[in-house]
Amino acid sequence: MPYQEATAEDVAFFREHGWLIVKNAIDPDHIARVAGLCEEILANRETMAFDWAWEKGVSREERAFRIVQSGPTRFWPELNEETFRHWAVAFAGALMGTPVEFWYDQFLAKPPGNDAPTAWHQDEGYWGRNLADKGITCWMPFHDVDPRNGCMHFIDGGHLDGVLEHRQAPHVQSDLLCCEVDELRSIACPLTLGDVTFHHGRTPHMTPANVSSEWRRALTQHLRTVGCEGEGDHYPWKIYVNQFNGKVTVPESR
Ligand SMILES: O=C(O)CCC(=O)C(=O)O
Repeated sequence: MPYQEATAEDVAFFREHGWLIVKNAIDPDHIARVAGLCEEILANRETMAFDWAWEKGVSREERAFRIVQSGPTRFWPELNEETFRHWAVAFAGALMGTPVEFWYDQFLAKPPGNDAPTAWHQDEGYWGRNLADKGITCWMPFHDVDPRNGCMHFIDGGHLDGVLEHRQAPHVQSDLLCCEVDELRSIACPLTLGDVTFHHGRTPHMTPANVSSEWRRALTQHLRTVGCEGEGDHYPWKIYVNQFNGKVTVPESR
């Protein structure tokens, strides 16, 4: 049955490991609805999305969209009323042990035969320091996923290791960040349609390149503790690359 409440075992596992797989979490018909909307983003990616792995040396007009990145709820605010949104907020609050609220989402899609992993990173590496221990992410693929088409991988217990030093991912001119991890602690999380993962904002994670013959499509919902005001100062590696106007900004407070 989709939309189950978090059990005491779920909470204990998440606290110890920093991540969790929830099987059969979401009604596939509800996933189909948001997936349908995201097709419009794919069809109009030049105006509705960034390329999160925009290669160095390639002009903005010629970006290959190796990782299509967009915020569907900014285009369709009615997604806030979807059952999967309310469920993710409630479930994540139980895992964090405090009420959380929806912050922003990302549609992340990788074309078939793709050569762009989403490099190892912690979400906290992107976020301001106010988010310390206050963020959690729900990752919801639109189809079955495994290591060949870009399923989620986590560093087990990595949320307990502090914020790691990040840097700009090599060969990209987007804001894609990366950090070094102990890959021996990596856990691959293959999922079937309807399953999701949750991870703590400090859990290092990555998804491999999509070497399958179909697009890899997923929605990531980022949630934060209620009352968490603004992002605060950023870490020294943070930059913003606005691909709609080509502007690169270094935050004043980092
Ligand atoms: O889907 C991906 O490629 C990466 C997702 C991710 O980094 C996240 O959900 O925090």
